Amino acid sequence: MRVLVVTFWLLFTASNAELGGRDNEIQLFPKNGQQNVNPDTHLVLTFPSPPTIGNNGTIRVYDTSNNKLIDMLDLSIPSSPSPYGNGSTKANYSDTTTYQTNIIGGMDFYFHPIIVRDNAATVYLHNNQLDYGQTYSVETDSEVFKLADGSYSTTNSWTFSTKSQGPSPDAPEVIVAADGSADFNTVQGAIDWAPSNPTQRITILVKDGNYEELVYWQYKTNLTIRGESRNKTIVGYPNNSAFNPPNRQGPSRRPAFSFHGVSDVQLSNFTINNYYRGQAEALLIEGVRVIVDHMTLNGSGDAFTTYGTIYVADSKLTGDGDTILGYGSVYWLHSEVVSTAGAVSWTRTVQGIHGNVFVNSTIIGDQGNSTFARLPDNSGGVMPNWPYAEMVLINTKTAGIAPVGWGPVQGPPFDTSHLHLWEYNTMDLEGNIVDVSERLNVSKQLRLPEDSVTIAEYSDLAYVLGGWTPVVVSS
Ligand SMILES: *[C@@H]1O[C@H](CO)[C@@H](O)[C@H](O)[C@H]1NC(C)=O
Ligand SMILES: *[C@@H]1O[C@H](CO)[C@@H](O)[C@H](O)[C@H]1NC(C)=O
Ligand SMILES: *[C@@H]1O[C@H](CO)[C@@H](O)[C@H](O)[C@H]1NC(C)=O
Ligand SMILES: *[C@@H]1O[C@H](CO)[C@@H](O)[C@H](O)[C@H]1NC(C)=O
Ligand SMILES: *[C@@H]1O[C@H](CO)[C@@H](O)[C@H](O)[C@H]1NC(C)=O
Ligand SMILES: *[C@@H]1O[C@H](CO)[C@@H](O)[C@H](O)[C@H]1NC(C)=O
Ligand SMILES: *[C@@H]1O[C@H](CO)[C@@H](O)[C@H](O)[C@H]1NC(C)=O
Ligand SMILES: *[C@@H]1O[C@H](CO)[C@@H](O)[C@H](O)[C@H]1NC(C)=O
Ligand SMILES: *[C@@H]1O[C@H](CO)[C@@H](O)[C@H](O)[C@H]1NC(C)=O
Ligand SMILES: *[C@@H]1O[C@H](CO)[C@@H](O)[C@H](O)[C@H]1NC(C)=O
Ligand SMILES: CC(=O)N[C@H]1CO[C@H](CO)[C@@H](O)[C@@H]1O
Repeated sequence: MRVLVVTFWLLFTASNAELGGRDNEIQLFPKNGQQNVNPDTHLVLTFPSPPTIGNNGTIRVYDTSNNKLIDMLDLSIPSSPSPYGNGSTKANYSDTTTYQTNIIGGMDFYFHPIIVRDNAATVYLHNNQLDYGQTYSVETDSEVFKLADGSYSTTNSWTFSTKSQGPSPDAPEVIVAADGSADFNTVQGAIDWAPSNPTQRITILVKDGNYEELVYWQYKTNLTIRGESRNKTIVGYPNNSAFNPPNRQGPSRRPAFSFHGVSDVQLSNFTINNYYRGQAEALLIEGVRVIVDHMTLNGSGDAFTTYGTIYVADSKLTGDGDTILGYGSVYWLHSEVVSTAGAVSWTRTVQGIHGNVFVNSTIIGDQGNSTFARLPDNSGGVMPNWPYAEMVLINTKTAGIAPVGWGPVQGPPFDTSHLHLWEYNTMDLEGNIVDVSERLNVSKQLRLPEDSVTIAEYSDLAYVLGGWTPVVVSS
């Protein structure tokens, strides 16, 4: 394939005629012959009409210097046991031939090899297969993309070359831009680059754009991921517990965006979406000293799952049914949670830690029938419940919450005496005190002056967060 670009175009046109295809109307990203491409690029084909993806044929990427096959996507393999996230929940991630698997941040996931949105088909090569300083050619079989008029399309003459090298390993800041104009095209590409133990804080600045990708990483510290603007920097993925089912080995794979074993991480000023419903976190955090600042999170069941110590400021979370699955010590300030169905949280803090504390925040439930937290028996009495579960609301504005406020909470013999389902000064959205006369008997209203110490403690970041006073890094 060592032919000049001009010749490729001739071949390209010839293949159109041969196949009766519409290739000349297809926009390619990266462009044919493009130089200085980042190796984490996706391949985007924009057609004159929405394409249908075949269940046969392959997409192949070759190194043009030796015609070596670098990556292949075989469309005869279904993406997952439940490609639409609505069926079987059996997984075997070490079997790489029955479903589409991809290693993301060191973990094996099922993934969508192609996602079609409107007229654009984004092809997701397996992560980290392309390298710097190479020229690649892309070939697609005619079964892969079919257009509305029944025509097929191939690209047998598409080449591009990657940058000679990536950012310096000690760069304090790198930039992600979906259009390929910066250091990385994908958020995951920049995270993979980020050193695990930098001596200074690393900032990943993500330009406005739509980043449809599954993001996962482990064991990084001192890292900020900052969007250019909160509503227009959008990272998301269609994922849930059917698409990426639970597995005996490894972590929960169902979130759109998740990380484990981290410390001193800050997420600022962007949106994270999970486009599937069901058990489908937008965000799962397992780490210490994690800041979520000016973020918008939109998921479904367990839309935000927390472990560790987390400060959530000036952010908004939308979900349905246990919108928060709360194992962590989390302090929410000036933030809003909207739960469009079911309980706002399943609070699972253990003895010795605090958490799920809301200060000057807003909680909105569905149609008058939501509760702040529930603690039902989850296992027919087999597994212990969470007798030290804590959710404390201070100056919370509310709407759509049932008069009972809390529950259901498991009854006797479950010992509810250590629960902290506490409220102080709960208001409606206009700031009027709400009627709490029908609140669940195991919950409690904090009052002044007798509870002033408790109210002050739970307003204190360090008290809630195990001694940590978070400082939001502002640039
Ligand atoms: C799949 O594609 C191969 C090669 O292009 C072809 O031989 C085969 O008949 C196709 N199978 C189906 C079921 O379309
Ligand atoms: C899942 O959704 C797909 C696409 O909408 C549909 O064809 C399929 O029948 C559904 N499967 C189940 C088990 O509901
Ligand atoms: C999972 O797949 C691997 C590789 O194909 C296989 O060796 C293993 O037996 C499978 N495990 C189960 C539980 O089916
Ligand atoms: C993180 O970076 C800051 C400033 O760049 C530095 O002072 C601090 O020591 C680093 N923290 C860790 C845990 O490496
Ligand atoms: C955050 O996003 C807003 C727009 O939503 C933008 O005006 C602002 O500059 C961003 N802030 C930072 C610190 O990046
Ligand atoms: C961001 O979107 C929300 C609602 O989706 C809207 O209320 C807000 O004004 C938007 N912010 C900006 C800076 O456009
Ligand atoms: C959240 O995501 C779902 C699914 O993509 C969408 O239907 C819904 O409108 C989104 N909600 C908000 C508040 O953005
Ligand atoms: C919460 O709001 C109250 C009333 O406006 C204010 O006195 C208090 O300082 C605020 N708390 C925090 C932690 O910002
Ligand atoms: C609230 O939801 C529960 C469970 O779906 C239902 O049993 C109950 O009747 C509902 N209550 C109101 C007031 O709508
Ligand atoms: C709360 O009420 C339930 C029945 O509604 C009862 O079983 C339980 O013992 C009560 N708990 C407390 C602490 O009063
Ligand atoms: C189990 C489940 O809720 N599956 C949903 C996954 O997401 C798809 C697409 O949004 C829905 O159709 C399924 O019902």
